[in-house]
Amino acid sequence: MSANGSQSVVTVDAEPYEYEFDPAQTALLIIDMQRDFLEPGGFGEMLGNDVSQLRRTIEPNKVLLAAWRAAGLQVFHTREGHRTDLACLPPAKKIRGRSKTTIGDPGPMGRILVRGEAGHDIIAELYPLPNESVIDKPGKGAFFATDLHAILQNRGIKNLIVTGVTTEVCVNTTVREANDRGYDCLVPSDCAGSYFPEFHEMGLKMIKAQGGIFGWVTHSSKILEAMKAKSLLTA
Ligand code: TIU
Repeated sequence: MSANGSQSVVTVDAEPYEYEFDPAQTALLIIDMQRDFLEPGGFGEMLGNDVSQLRRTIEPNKVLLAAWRAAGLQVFHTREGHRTDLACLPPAKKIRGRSKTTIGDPGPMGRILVRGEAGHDIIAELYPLPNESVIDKPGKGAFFATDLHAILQNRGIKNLIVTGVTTEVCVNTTVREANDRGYDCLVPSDCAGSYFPEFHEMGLKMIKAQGGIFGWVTHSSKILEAMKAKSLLTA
């Protein structure tokens, strides 16, 4: 029996203290594991970023996603990008960075961060199944200008395991947005990544500081361990 009195509750060893979730009310939310951010030759690398810092998250995400699917739990994926007519692209976002090549321009894998283009799609290793909702978001946070909150409410979701890239940008923004909407968020550190290791570290510290001001942080092995302890996973 857990602290909240339910037998179905899973308890994960986490920081700043244990994280409890009811699997039926908990979704895995994978943020922006898109080709343009992760693949060599993509937009991220074109901007001079070290994609290996993000690619180390692929394997742990694969394992966690497989476990989540095997347990029959809900999965959501997000993609950062814009309509083909760029109507949802704020002019400020278009020109930010003073780069020669910006969002909407032809890039190494199609038009950069435009929906339907190859680079905008999710990497093959974590490709969504037909029953898994994909949320197309124009901003950094997954709740801004999307139907994510409504979908999560319709599905009875109260807890989110948030993974993906990048830790300090889209993962952090989404966790903050989710927290303000009443969701308890847990971030497995090995399943999130940043082009900048120091931002990854600080991004996680910001989430779990002050008694878990935005949420909890753990390692994916702790989530798997806790699921096995509740017989949600057999292997
Ligand atoms: N998904 C996400 O984090 N979008 C970004 O633009 N991240 C950067 O770190 N640039």
